[in-house]
Amino acid sequence: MPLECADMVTIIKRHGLDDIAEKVEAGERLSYEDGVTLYASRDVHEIGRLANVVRERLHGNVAYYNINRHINYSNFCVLRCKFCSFYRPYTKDRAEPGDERSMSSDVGMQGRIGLPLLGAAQDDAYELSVDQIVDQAKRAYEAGATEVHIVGGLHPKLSFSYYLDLCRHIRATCPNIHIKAFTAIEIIHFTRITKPRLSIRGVLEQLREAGLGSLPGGGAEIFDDRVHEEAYRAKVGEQGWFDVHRTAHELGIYSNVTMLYGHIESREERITHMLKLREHQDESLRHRRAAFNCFIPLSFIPEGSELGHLSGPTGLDDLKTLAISRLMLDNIPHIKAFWPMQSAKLAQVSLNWGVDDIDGTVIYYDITKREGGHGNRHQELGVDQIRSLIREAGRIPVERDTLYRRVARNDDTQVHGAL
Ligand code: V47
Repeated sequence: MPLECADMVTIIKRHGLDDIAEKVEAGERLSYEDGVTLYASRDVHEIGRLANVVRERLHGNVAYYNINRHINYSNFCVLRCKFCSFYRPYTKDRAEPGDERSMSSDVGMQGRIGLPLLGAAQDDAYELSVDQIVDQAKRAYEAGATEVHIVGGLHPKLSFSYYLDLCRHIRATCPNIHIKAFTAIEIIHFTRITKPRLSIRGVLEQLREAGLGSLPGGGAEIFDDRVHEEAYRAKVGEQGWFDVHRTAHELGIYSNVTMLYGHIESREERITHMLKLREHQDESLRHRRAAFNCFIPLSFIPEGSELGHLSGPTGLDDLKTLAISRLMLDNIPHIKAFWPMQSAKLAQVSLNWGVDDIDGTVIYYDITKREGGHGNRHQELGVDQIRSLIREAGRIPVERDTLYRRVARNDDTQVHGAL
């Protein structure tokens, strides 16, 4: 029977992936050229099929989620990263604790009771007190959360004791909750604000002593000098980021890693980023007590940032990036679609494109908001919604803790609906 023209095109396109398919099926490591070929291919179905071979080899039919709460302690930041719509510059004209002009009895914007700036220009700038953070953690804990994910801007005034206190008080109030907190960039900031200056190791040891459980993967962006120079010049670069995660792994602290894609980087630079991580992970698995648990490709959301004129990744780019990550990062166990960035709908589809984890309930998320800097920070999926998204994708939902141990719940501790 003669082939349709469309079939011919499909065969020709697939042919380009034959060598890669053979490697994937044989469990062989893919090269830089393979990564670039995958990005150049328009055969998103074959890329997804191959990513699923790896995903199912590692995790069978299971898809993980967790019950967590993200807490962003402050959006004041000394940096001005062009992709970021979250930061607010710190100005002197702001209410201090005890200042009668501060909104101590009021709930600030969108339900927060932080310390807002005086004046209208920055009325969404805030910082939370330790008590407010502990209160949020306690409410999440009582509602069944097993993790708090805490990050914020590089605040010019808060001292290191604030960060130690927030860990200590959460630990005392919610003994079993896992504290996943502070990106590598914040850890380096802490080495700079301590007097006398602490080393990265010293900061991590003190935080762990105070209750820190693991490090989130933020702040990695794209490990490339050109992109760094153009989009986040003042930020700690690749070497600092790896120094923090290397030291964490030496100390036995697990961590995650991200890639912020879809802004000014090229496809080749994404592949190089992944290969740098793969190399680091080889070393951690060989010589260190801990390693990366999970890779999270973060889909760039332009609204409200200095790069707001860009259109950000398309759905197909999101799917390909998640699948290619699974194929390139053969030594990182989990690939996560973070639904507040990729959207819950695409995260669901990605469960058949290499992804095995769709993060958690989240609840409030400030770093990115779909409608830009002034959008709604309430971004919550109920447990039942997460489980049915996973089931509809043909996968088996499994609740995990931060370190990917299965969470067993009896009827009393079952969480239904929203937190
Ligand atoms: O570090 C900032 C990125 C990160 C934008 O470890 C943006 O489990 C997209 O790291 N569009 C924070 N991304 C989020 C993060 C994360 C999220 C979920 C789980 C984990 C984990 C980590 O978000 C920042 C930065 O790289 N980011 N602005 C933006 N406009």
